[in-house]
Amino acid sequence: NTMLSWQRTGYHFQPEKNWMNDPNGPMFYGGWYHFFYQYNPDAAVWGNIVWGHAVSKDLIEWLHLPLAMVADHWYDTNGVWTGSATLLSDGQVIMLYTGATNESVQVQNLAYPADLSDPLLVDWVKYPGNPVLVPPPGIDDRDFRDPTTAWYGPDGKWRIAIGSKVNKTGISLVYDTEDFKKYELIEGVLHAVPGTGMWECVDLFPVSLKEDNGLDTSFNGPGVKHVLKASLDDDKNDYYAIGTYSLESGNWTPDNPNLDVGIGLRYDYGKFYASKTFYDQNKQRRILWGWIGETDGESADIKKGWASVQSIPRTVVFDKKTGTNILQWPVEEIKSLRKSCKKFDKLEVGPGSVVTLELEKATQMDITAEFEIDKEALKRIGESDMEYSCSTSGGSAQRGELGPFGLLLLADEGRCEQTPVYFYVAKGTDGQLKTFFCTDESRSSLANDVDKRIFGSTVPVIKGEKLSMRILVDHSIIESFAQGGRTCITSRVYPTKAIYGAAHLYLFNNATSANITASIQTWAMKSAYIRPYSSHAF
Ligand code: DQQ
Repeated sequence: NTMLSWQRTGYHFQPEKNWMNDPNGPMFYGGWYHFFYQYNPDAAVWGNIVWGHAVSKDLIEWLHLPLAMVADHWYDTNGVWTGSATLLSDGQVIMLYTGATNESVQVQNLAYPADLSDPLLVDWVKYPGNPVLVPPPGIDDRDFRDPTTAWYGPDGKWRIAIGSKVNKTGISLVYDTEDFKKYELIEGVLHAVPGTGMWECVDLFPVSLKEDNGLDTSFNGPGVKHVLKASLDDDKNDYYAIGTYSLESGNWTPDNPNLDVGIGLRYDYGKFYASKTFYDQNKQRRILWGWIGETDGESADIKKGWASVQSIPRTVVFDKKTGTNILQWPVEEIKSLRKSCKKFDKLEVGPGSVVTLELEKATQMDITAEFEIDKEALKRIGESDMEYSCSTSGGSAQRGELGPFGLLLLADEGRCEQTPVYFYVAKGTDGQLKTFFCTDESRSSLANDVDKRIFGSTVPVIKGEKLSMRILVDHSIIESFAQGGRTCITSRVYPTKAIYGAAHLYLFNNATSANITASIQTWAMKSAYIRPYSSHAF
């Protein structure tokens, strides 16, 4: 349908058509990045789930491969659901995934490549002894899914985590195994948080407190903390916390119980779910993939014939400056798509003004921007007893002394369509400045079958730092990263006027009393080659 084709992204991973959801089994093998995903081969809505598969040399350009696994056994006939890959030191590749059985029981299954000498790993074999795990006593048949990548213990056993719940408490179970065929449930849970409901797509991985590199999933010891992530089925957001994982006790404990999994930090404050990391041994980094669904209506998805994109893969590290959060940043390879650069140096914007940033094309961009609030205004600001929050505020139209200010993305010339991404600085009753990073979708589209929200969160700012943002714009998606990736917001937007050449970029300052100085760089982005299987000769 060409009428809706402007929503199609230019450099985000997508199948050619139909529905996609969770990232599955990402890994680097045989010189290729492998990416699998939840896929409905028949329609642009969820259902008939099988595993799609694609490979890439650089995480940006992709070659689609045949479906890796389809629903062809009693133990996965209602869906080949989410799973993870584990690379063994002898070169074997282990794929564990959830199957929804003929009776819709959630079980775990083992699969492996038919031919390890094929770097594309086109053919997959399901273990004849499947399922390898069924729900244990006390766990509901439909609350047992999404096995993690395995990690190796000093006792010579592998461990995997699986998400579940007991009543309203979200939990993660841990099993150990030597051969990935026989498993033993470890007593006690990895972690549990009351009130968080079903945990989907659990992820547990180490981060280095000192080095910039990522760590293999099995790495543990001094100088390491563990990130635990759960995707909450109840509110469809990915929550994480930083803590300590003890191989002896088998438990993970959060550094700060007030910021535990499901009640504290999120990977992303927009649309981002069922994410998964993997260790990239090729470049010694940990990479995060996330599913970015649609926020338009189902009938619009059916009309356009596809639904969902994947996030630009993000490197994940511990934030050594704050010590309280991770940093997410688009993989460096994305820069290969950058072309014509434009620089806007030290633009001054007074309270209540908008500045046009002249560009050729504002629909496919990479943007970096730095902002400084004038010192006098910072001194002048009064304390506010009102707790600001992006989502309950009036968005970019609600004015305060020190904000909002930022960029208007995908805006038409009359700015009746616009998506502002902005900072808002407030002084709390404790006299401390607090910085918020938000996206306001309320005017993102004139269409009315679209979910338009205002969202975001606080972002830690260290003394002496400028406020900075990085934004990736790709037709119907805006991925925003503040302060080097401390707070991230992904947004799906469906402009009807601000498309192709009619889309513009503006700088705005809606503060009532502060001048803002902004330095901005923009790059038009090339489209990535994402090729169908048949068009490629080996
Ligand atoms: N999606 C899969 C499940 C998982 C959910 C099914 C998360 O395995 O729990 O498509 O989006």
